Amino acid sequence: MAGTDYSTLIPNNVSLHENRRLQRALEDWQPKFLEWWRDMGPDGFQAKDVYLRTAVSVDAQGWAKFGYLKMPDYRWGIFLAEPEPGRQVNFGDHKGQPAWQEVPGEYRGTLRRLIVTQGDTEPASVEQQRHLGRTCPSLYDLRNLFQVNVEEGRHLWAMVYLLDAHFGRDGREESEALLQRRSGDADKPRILGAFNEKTPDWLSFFMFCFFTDRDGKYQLASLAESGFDPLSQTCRFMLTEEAHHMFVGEAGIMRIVERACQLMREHKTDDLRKHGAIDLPTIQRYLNFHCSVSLDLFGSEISTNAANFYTTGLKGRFEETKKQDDHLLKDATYRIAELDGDRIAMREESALASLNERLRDDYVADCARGVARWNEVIRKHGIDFELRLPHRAFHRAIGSFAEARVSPDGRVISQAEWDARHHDWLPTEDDKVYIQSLMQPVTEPGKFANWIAPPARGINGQPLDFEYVRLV
Ligand code: BYC
Repeated sequence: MAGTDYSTLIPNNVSLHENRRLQRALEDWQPKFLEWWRDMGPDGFQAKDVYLRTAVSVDAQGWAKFGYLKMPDYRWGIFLAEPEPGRQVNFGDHKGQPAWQEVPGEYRGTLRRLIVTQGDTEPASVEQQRHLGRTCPSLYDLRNLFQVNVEEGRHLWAMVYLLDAHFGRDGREESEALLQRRSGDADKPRILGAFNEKTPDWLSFFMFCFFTDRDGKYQLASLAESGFDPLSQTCRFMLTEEAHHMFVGEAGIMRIVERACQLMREHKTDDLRKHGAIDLPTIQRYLNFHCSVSLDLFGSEISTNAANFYTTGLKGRFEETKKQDDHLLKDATYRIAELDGDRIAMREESALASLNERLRDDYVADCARGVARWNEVIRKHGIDFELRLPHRAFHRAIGSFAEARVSPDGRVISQAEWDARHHDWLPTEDDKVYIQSLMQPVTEPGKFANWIAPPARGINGQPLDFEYVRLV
């Protein structure tokens, strides 16, 4: 693999200088990206110095460097993980053939659609989060927000590279369109549902990083199994950056839970609104919302698209190569939950058609591990409360449960019961107004908003009172 070239306009480890046509296409796209970043990226902080990490290589020992940067000067680059010599297509009808270095003609449209769908989420999340900087709970959190934002920008670059390098004119048109759709815009929305929701406050932001970025982890991991080798290499490196985004989410919610528990004990009350913090039932309602919209991102339980992605070798299962089966799945079955009249029952389905549901299962198990860590904090405070993942059928808009009304504990209920109870389960207008009232910026180094505990440690060994963003 080529070393990292930092001397060119676009840092890369793909020997971009050897492919003038591609280099020109990307250099032509770069100013449009920067224009989009200025218009839709973090509002109000473009001229500030931020303590950011930048990817400088794909070496596991030292892939990033830290330093102050103005965000528009971030070196968005193209990094592919090291190639695996002799890599093969590891599943589906082409199993055992050498992995493809070029797009197989017959799968061009499908592959392009997958890459575009992945790429579309990246700028969408930056758009969703663009106003959060103004209400940051600390400089530490502000810096983490911006770190997440610039890296989502880099992930967009990663997908645009694939489109421009492998899909000719169509790819370049898709690259342009990625900068034209807008999160939440009625006329030109982002492709997937969760990426058109608002992220209006920091509780939502941390939930988004925990639940929605984790969908990113599972989707990228499945694409990293792809028989199309450049996609695999690209996604493998993106996963390295993604880990920090999920950390921001999990640790952020943990600190909110910690602060809630401290105040509950100090004031011997559950009513934390008097004390300017976020009570556990409100956290549960936000959790229910973000979990359910993220569950939708896995698509329908039974999906011929998913079966085709697999059979054609384009998108594998999570940890495909660690699984001990035939990697064809033609005769295999998988148990999925489905609506059966007024109850939810398990049914054996074709394993190929159930691949979305299987990935959702892997995802739910991972989410549950994080929620258990939050509950550990509550337990240590001796408080009798447990945060729970909602049932997978709760509040769904995609798949077989979209038609049903289901409570968070998995009971199929009537519309009347839903109407009477959904305020207990999803954030209410009152909750949103209250959470918004807490969103007052705290920008003195080392200080944190009252509703969130400080983190255990700073970034890259820096102290908590480090000036993570220089505001003056
Ligand atoms: N909203 O067979 P179906 C991330 C569409 S997040 C709207 O059920 P399929 C990140 C679907 O497109 C990871 N539409 O599903 C996180 C299809 O439309 P077409 C993003 C939806 O195709 C945080 C139709 O419904 N990456 O990286 O098996 C911050 C029937 O589809 C939705 C990917 O998603 C929805 N929720 O699977 C930043 C990976 N769900 O094609 C970044 C690439 C389904 O009939 N995408 N539809 O017009 C895929 O693998 C698949 O497209 C999906 C859907 C898993 C999303």
